Amino acid sequence: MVEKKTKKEIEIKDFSTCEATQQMLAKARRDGVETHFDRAANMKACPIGADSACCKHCFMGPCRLNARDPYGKVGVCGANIDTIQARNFGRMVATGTACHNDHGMAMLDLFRDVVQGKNKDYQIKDTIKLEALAKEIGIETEDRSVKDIAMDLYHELEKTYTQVEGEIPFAKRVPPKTLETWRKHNIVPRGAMREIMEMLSRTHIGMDQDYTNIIQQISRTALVDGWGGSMVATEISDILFGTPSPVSVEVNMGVLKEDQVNIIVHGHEPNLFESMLASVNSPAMIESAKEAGAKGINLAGMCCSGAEVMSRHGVPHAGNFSSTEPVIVTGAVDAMAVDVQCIQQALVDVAKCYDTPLITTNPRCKLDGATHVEFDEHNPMACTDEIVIKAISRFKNRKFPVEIPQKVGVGVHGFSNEYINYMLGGSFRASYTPLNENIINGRIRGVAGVVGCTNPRVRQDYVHVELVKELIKNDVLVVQTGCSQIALAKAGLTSPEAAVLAGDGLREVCETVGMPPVLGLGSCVDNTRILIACSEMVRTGGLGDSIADLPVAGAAPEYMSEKAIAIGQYFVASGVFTVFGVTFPITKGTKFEELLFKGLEEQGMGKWGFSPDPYELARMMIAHIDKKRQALGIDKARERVLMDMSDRRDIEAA
Ligand code: BF8
Repeated sequence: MVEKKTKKEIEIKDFSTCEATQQMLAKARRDGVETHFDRAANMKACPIGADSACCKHCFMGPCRLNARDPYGKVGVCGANIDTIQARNFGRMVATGTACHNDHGMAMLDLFRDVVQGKNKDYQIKDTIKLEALAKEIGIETEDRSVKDIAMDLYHELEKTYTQVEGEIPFAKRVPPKTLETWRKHNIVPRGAMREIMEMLSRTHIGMDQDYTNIIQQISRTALVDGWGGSMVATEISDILFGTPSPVSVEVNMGVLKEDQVNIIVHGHEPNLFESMLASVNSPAMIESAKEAGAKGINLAGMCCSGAEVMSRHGVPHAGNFSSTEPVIVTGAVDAMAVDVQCIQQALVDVAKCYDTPLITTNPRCKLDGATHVEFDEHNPMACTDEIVIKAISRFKNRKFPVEIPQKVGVGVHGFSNEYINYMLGGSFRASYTPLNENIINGRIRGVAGVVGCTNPRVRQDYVHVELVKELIKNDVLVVQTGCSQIALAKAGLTSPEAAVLAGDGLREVCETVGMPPVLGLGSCVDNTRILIACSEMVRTGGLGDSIADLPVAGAAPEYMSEKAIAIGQYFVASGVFTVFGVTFPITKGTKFEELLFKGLEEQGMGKWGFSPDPYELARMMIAHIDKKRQALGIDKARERVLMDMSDRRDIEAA
């Protein structure tokens, strides 16, 4: 008799450290609802794919090599393990870069229509940033109208996507020595369309089969993400919707309200969310919600557009990627509107179980089984009003008992680059000088970006939180974006009071300025704020000539997406030591691994690192920061953090 294979039931506390998510996972089990945690537990990751030891780019294969004996055989065409891995890695970077550029281009399309007066539903909110950005990339601003400057800015930034030859516009923001390294290795990007096209072309059967050459296109493609499409997305969104400044926000499922119509927006492009804000605040909609018996309409975000709007407008945030299914299990979500990226198909079935309308809005991202209400930015409220009406109707006819986990973390978010400048220097002396000084004198050991996803193959939020705690304890200031920022917000580390968890030096700086030791910058495209912060640190002086000289490091400890790989590679190519957790798509003991984990640093860039363990990740990052401090000759300063004024004068004179 064949025994029926039973599904593995893992203890819920091993899935997540987020108590709200745990509570909803327990309810999901009672309700017979499956989530990505259950599926991950019952689907072993393909071991060949996990090592990137297979190639399926032609039909003489697919070919699989043996990761335990990587040079023991080659593919049918003769491709060796290094070619195969480099191709796979390149395609991941191309896809991630395409996503961010697609997003950035959508923002730029909207900007053009607003400037040309073809779209009156959105306006330019930050003209100061518009002019500053235009000036930075060489556009004349003196005695010119905002419209004329904006149109020139549009035409210039369009080149980020379409430029066939020459360097992308934001290459002008790259510190000269970093740019010199890129030029030396021929990796300064042209337009994104060209770079992504070439990346895909070079990974076709019979094309580029030298991993040392493929890596050049991998870096160039990644750089047109970080310094290209993602940067355009951040800057144009700030100009259109406002540049964030610190705001106190509530984060976690406790932001849902049983007696209100709850609407969640999940995705990445802020234009949908901005329109939804207008719809939920319209008197007619509020009246209609009240007629249905609700006290009001409660709007919350999830994932990246949530992180962006939280930073910009203080809109509450209900959770990160791994909570997108569990939040529906509350029964309290009266509609979930999604746009693009990180929208799991499983949401359709979970939403059906709780009679929650799951509404796709973007023609680039439909889900089989979901309701589609197309978002047209020339008439945005037609879509968002319809979603609100559907939510009110669901509230009126709620069929299921509601269970909302009473968990809320309160923190301060919205640390745009512009605000960090002001916060540290004040309006009198707005600059990065105080940050650099505090790094040089050793109160702040270095800066770490901790970013990226959650992944059901590791305990949700655990690696993020433990890693960040370890870093701040060792005086490393942490900047954050995306789902990682939400993990730390839920854990209470984005509040100024969390300074008590920091080492003495960092704590002193945080308490003086009144800032948290963990600064939330926004969504994943807002990782470009970290690139700009690095450039400012170089420009301000005292910490070397290139980004590679800075005592900084980056981490995506629970990543799951190809976008994260693209982000990791653009940080590495920009000069940052970048560590990933979970797993790394590479075969150990190969030349390609050696190139990523060591060789790129020898070429003047950063390098990759990997560990699934948060403490090991922290150790690696701190060791790297200390290595850079030593190279800068500022390692001794940390030994006398408690300085007197003569010490300070010595350092300033140095
Ligand atoms: O772009 S952090 S799970 S939501 S991919 Fe996705 Fe990862 Fe979250 Fe945003 Ni970024």
